[in-house]
Amino acid sequence: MSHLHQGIAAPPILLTIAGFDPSCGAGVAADLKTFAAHGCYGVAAITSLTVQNTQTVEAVHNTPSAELREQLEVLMKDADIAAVKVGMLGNRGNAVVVGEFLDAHKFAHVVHDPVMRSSSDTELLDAGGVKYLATELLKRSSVITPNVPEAEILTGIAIREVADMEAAARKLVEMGAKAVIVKGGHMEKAIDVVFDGKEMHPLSGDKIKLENTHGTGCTFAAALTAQLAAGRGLVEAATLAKAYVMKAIEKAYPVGKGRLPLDHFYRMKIEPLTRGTHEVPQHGLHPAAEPAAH
Ligand code: PXL
Repeated sequence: MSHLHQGIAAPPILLTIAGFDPSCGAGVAADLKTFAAHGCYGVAAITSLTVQNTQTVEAVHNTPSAELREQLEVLMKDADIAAVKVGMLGNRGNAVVVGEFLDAHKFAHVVHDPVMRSSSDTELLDAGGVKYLATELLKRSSVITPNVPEAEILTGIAIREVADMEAAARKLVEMGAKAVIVKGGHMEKAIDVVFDGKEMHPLSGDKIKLENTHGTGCTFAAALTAQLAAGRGLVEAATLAKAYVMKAIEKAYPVGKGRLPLDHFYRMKIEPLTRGTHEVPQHGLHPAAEPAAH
């Protein structure tokens, strides 16, 4: 913090390293909305520019690795990052840049959502990237949050039931992860398994509208990052992150013709004005923009 700003209590600054989805349901846009909904300030480095709407991913243009490195370095010269969320990486080159970045700076929390394919099945990480993730990047995160297909690819374990999710979580810790959350959204019941390296904690949830939504994985990992940065332990942070995601899914509404982005700001709605717009002052805050007294 510079001397100019001493004394101003600032909320945690969280960094997301992920792809951009122009329909803003997934990727950095979902992360930044989630961070803001948790009272945190988000900064972002973009690994890939995807061309997509709510219906389809038309193209993926990965950021050149040197440019990704520049984005990360310029942020580090400037801000104190409380926690990092890693999402879509695109290819091995960008995965390596992130690995080197995590080695160069010791962050208190690194939440890694190992994105491999979009819900519409477009490849979002190449084969070399998957290999680097499994052998190197995994070890550099505080917690990795694969869904069932990603956990299967990383471990080679076929997952049909909760016991298989637990076996995959154990294997990922053997492979070097500090903690694992296997997300069961693709299963019959939306049970997630939280493994802190010692104990297994099931997180149950109702399966609601899940097959039609977009960006749930990004949102969960981003909410988890915010909760960890707020000082909560893994299980409590995961429980709260899941509750936030479930609520944001419940409140989802159609934006385009395809999948439903979540409503990240379900807590904030435009309310009737408590005072008239004629009271606009010549300077300072519009009285109508002040929070209503309760
Ligand atoms: O939900 C996975 C995901 C992550 N990041 C970006 C995406 C997607 C899915 O489409 O576009 C940028």
